[in-house]
Amino acid sequence: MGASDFANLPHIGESVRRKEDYRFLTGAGQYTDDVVLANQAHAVFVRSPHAHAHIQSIDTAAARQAPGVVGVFVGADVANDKIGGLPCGWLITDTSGQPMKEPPHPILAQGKVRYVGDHVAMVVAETLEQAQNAAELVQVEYEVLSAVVDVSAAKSATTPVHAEAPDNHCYKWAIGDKAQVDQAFAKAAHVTKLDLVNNRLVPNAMEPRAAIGSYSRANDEYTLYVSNQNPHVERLLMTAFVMGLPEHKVRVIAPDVGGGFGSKIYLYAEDVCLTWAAKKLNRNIKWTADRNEAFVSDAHGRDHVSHAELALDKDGKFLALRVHTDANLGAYLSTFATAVPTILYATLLAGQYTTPQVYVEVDAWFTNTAPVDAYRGAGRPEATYLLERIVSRAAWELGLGQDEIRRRNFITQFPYQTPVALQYDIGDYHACMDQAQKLADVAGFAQRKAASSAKGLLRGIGYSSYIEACGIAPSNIAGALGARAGLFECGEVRVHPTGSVTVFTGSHSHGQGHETTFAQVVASRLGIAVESVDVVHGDTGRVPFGMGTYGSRSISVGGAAIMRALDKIEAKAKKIAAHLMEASDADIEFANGEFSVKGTDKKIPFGQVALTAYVPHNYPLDKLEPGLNETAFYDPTNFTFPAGTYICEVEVDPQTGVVRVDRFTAVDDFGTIINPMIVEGQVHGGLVQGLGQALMENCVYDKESGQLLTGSFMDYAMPRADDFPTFNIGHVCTPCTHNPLGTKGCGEAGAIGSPPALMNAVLDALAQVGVKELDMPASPNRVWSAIQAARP
Ligand code: MCN
Repeated sequence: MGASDFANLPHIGESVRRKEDYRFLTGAGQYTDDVVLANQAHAVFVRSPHAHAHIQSIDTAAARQAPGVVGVFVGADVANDKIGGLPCGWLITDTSGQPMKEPPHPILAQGKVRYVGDHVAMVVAETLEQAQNAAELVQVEYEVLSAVVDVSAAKSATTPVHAEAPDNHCYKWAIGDKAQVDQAFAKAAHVTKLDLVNNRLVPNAMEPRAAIGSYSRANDEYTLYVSNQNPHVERLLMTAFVMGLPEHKVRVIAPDVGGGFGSKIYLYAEDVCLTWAAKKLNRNIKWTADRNEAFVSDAHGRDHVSHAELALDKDGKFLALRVHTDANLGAYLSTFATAVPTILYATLLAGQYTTPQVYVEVDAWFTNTAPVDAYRGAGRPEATYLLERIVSRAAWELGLGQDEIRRRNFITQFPYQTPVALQYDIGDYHACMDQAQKLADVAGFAQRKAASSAKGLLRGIGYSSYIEACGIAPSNIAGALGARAGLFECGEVRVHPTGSVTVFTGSHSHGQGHETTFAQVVASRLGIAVESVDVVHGDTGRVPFGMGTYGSRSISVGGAAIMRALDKIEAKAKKIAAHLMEASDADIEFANGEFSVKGTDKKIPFGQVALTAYVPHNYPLDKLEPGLNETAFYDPTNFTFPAGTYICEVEVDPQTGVVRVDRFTAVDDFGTIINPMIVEGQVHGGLVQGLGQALMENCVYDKESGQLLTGSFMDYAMPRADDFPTFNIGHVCTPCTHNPLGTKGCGEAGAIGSPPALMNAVLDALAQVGVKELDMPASPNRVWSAIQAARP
């Protein structure tokens, strides 16, 4: 079935209420911490209080004797059992041709700790309180070393984070044709330059990470319950790379998961420790992070320092973009950390524009901070921020409107090959801009600005025209670029004898509503009720295989795998129907849940075919197997490219530096939309995350001690609903050309497009008082200080 036929099916484009919400809203969800196993003990991790130190000794004697303690484990135990370090899933090759530096990442520190929160020991006891009390008795002697927390300090550090990377440098990577870019700059009528910091963020899902390691002596099998976004990947990494176990002996269950935003894609040390110790102690062992623990030990996001230069001709047409970025990777390489500032970042720097030449160079550094990895958007927010900020700056320098400079450079012909590897299949950037300007009432801005001025407030307007790449693909090209995993998805459609359906998907839903939207896809294809379809995910014991959820891939890759399985179901069901109606296979048509014979009034419902498949009395057993159960794997041929224009309007109070977002308009192109209500919810969530980064969130480590200064919600400002106005949301639809649904991902767009729109608005407002530059977040203190500094 083609994407245009699909878009016209019933239930597609319908705001079906979320099936999963009944259990969430009635307290019937089953999160990892809700799982209580017999014989369950509790683990507590002893974490490093220092950013960088040699471990001189660990004395666990008192802890072992404390009430209720059943086991205490340290790095030496891990080494004795030959448990490997945590692997990195993406190999980046340095510009020298050498592989990136990949120092070991032990699950419990061996010899050295490298960030505040690094795992030093695990204490297991009968109760959580006993484990907490005993953990305080673990005596660790440290020789404290000097610490580096940012990239500039990393470059000149005397005590490297890892002996394997003596200069703290992990890799230098580049993309684009430097000579061509330099030539274009030599000819430019105007060059805009910008230095930018993309601030480090702490992901804060509602449910902190949690896991239970379980082992059965009866059949030598492990089960790991874990709050995770991709259980099959977790199992693959843990069995093949760390524990050396056969995969079929480990089951990973990620039950209800209360948000992830990227931070639960990774294989974390705690998960391995619990699984390993479950066998050693013959106990089921639970660990649930508290919020402070999450702050120091979850993988953080962003943390780039960049210099960008844009070359333009006299008409404001972009000739070339030149970028250098220093990326802070933290103390160890987290699972997909290395792909974020390279493949997922630099390849997006053409944006929506016809810039003929782009050259990007990235240096990645180790520091004494928590590992940094993908966080909602992963590389794409960093790219969009840089590009959309420099484009607005160029507009101001040339006296052009922020809209006009973008329109002069928009790509209008598709497919479009960018100079940074990606090929966009389709889009309509002018249509997004047109709709956004209308919804935002740009025409009324001057009047609103005058009204603000009359109140002593500075009003500004900011644009951002983002593009992103979702559903990383195809596997063979990603493999050539360093991916150490496949990037397909798997779906199984099990039609039951009575015609109801269970779908097993390798995607994982942790807030995105897959149980509803995937059911809509299946119900509309088979012509059955949405309620007749259940979706199973998050269990390696039930789902054949899966790569999980990240990069807004689930509907476009996971949904496409289900569509392929449905193609097989339909093909087989047509044969059964042909047999039942004594017609030829080629004459059978299927629509609205009924099989009919072309040119006749003969028809039978889907349910009758399903029943026949399982009660094959009148059945072509010589040609066809009974049953109606099909599995498909789908490896996309390209990314999907959602794009849009966001317009933000702010009011700044120059007396206090407080920024108020007065209006925010987001017009996105997600191709065909399955469920508009869910998509709108995804956009709202993304916008709040992006605006949070731009306005208030900031992860700060002390430069001397390496202590995390923003280690709780008292110091790390999370946005709240009343920080923002109602968002104006609009859609343009250019269906994706290469997946059977025509969909493009929507889960990250808001977080990608919104930070530059807000910062451009703030800078537009502050231009009235002479402020030219400001880094995120635009907190009152920063804004006020910038205003004071700009005073003549
Ligand atoms: N959808 C649709 N029509 C489209 C596109 C999507 O109806 N054209 C629906 C999908 O069917 C799905 C939802 O919208 O129900 C999101 O789909 P998609 O864009 O494919 O994204 P994923 O499901 O793969 O979700 C991942 C994405 C990412 S990468 C992050 S980070 C993120 C996000 O989703 N984390 C989230 N949204 C989140 N929302 C919640 N509540 N919690 C998180 O942790």
